[in-house]
Amino acid sequence: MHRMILNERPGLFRVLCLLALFEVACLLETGMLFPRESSSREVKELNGLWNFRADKSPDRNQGFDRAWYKSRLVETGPVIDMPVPASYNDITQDPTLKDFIGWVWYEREVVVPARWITDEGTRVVIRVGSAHYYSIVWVNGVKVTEHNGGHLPFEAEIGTLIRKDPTQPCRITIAVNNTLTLETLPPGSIQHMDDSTQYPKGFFVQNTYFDFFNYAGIHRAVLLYTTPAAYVDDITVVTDFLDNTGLVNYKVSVQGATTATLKVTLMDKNGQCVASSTGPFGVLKVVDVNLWWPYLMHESPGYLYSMEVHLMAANERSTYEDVYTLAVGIRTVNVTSTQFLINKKPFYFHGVNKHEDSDIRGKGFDWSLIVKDFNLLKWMGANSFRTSHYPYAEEILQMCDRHGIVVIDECPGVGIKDIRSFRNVSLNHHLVVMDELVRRDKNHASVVMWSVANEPASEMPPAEYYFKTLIQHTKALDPTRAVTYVSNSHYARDKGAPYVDVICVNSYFSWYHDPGHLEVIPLQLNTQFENWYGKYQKPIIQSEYGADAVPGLHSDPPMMFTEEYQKVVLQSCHDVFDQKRKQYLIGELIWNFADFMTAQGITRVVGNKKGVFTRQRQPKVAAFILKERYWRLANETGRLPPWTKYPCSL
Ligand code: BDP
Repeated sequence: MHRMILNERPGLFRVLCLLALFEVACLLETGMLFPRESSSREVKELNGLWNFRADKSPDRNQGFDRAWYKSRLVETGPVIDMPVPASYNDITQDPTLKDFIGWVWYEREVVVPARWITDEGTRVVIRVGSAHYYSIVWVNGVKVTEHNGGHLPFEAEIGTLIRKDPTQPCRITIAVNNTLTLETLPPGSIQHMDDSTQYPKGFFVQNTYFDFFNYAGIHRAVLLYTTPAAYVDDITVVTDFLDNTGLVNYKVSVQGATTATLKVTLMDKNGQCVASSTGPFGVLKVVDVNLWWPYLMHESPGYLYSMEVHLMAANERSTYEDVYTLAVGIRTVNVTSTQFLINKKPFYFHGVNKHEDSDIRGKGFDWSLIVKDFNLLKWMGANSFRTSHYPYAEEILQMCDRHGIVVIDECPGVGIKDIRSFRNVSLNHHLVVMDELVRRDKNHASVVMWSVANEPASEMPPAEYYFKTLIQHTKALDPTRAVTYVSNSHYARDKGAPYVDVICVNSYFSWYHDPGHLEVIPLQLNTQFENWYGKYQKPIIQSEYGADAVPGLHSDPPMMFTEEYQKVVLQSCHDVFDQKRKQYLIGELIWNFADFMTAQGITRVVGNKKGVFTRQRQPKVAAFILKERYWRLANETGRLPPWTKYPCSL
């Protein structure tokens, strides 16, 4: 039985229906295309050193009381150098900055190319890839935008503002606050300790309900980019295929024009035009299509066409030309009661959970780290990962598109444990975050499933309405992908499971339960799978499993925290996975790809050590176990590229 409907209808009709649905549900008014250079668009990255000042006043409000955004930051008090992008927490030796809670201020002066200012037909946009958690942006002392939430981009048009006084340098001030509340995603709370016999005056802590360090600051690129005054604001593509013909259904939205003509051209890898169309929506038919396939499932995975959208437009003032190019992978996703299908073929997720996390940078974007991680993923034969527990940088998804790494795209709904976080104000924010996530990532071929949350208290009574609403909203936003959330609740009391397409379960047998008893794993894991499948008859992904291993710690017989123990946990789970993947298990994702930083606590020795790689990306014994297994699975289930040999060393 196919759960995701419309699968049996003829392709063209199907994609038209799906695209129509996409449009109805989203509440956001504008698009959020990745800023790309083209013959009509320029991009100026503002990465590098910014001035920085943490507001350490008791109420953290001095910056607003004294309007730090109105003058140069250095005139308000002492500033330090701060790299962007990076978390600020691990950059200095100052312990109060590492664990700082409240507003920090970034500032930088930018030289704007004169032509951007003189040419009134140019839009100048400031875009922040992500800043954690709440941000306010000023340009020359004037507020231009604010954004609620880390992990997702936001932008504002500033051309009009900087044209007011072209002699002034363009001074950008960004204030960022990492305070989490019961209504933020992820949620958190501030606790003040008022007992003066135990705590110094004004002492407070931030409680979080998730297991990673709440790194903060400007985590992704800040940039200025231009478009013409009439421009391509958004593009949505939905793909399908019938026999050998690929179908790319597109919709383009245009802003700033009273009249517009569009030409859409699809090019193959060699730059040859394979289809074209005119108008704001339509279907491109690709004869002898090269489908987008996952890594290790096909000899040339990650095939991408390039879709050039060419706009000629006019408004009262002038005529404009805009060009935007989008990478398009043609593929389908379907879910049955026992299988996950990509291009109508069963796909088995053998992959990892990751974090955006590394030494010094924290959650700051870093190309060297990203390329290294992709090399490690491919080395170990991983074909997929989940963006635990928040949306990753767009550049990472672009790499996934190109390399054929399949993605479960998770929103920052992690740690929804307090019953007060199920109220409408939280739900409404969660819906907006899903809108922002789908708007940003809807055109990535690598993204096959949305995850709306990780390990919420999904057995609590309000969870039923909350997750039903959230999942249905996400399905309406995007009917072309699967929707899930990741559960660790009791199978029979899980309120959201009836609404998901795929059951994702996390479990840590012989670790958090029956610690040290490796012998319980086969029985308990088997019972887990039978229970969930028996009740819901949906395919299952083991979305987390694993054990901490301090690198270099050994013992035989295996003891907890040694590399041997981690290895045996994995192997014992794999035996059960091998039985269940013949039935309804459609994937296994190790927790975690690499060790990562957490808040300090008695169960964490300088962070979570469940990585199969260290935080510095060196393999533990477990990495070799997974490498053996994943290449074996690829040999069994996929088609290895001719240039690889098992066990390959890429
Ligand atoms: C799971 C969480 C994950 C944790 C992991 C662990 O989803 O964020 O890091 O447990 O405890 O429950 O290692």
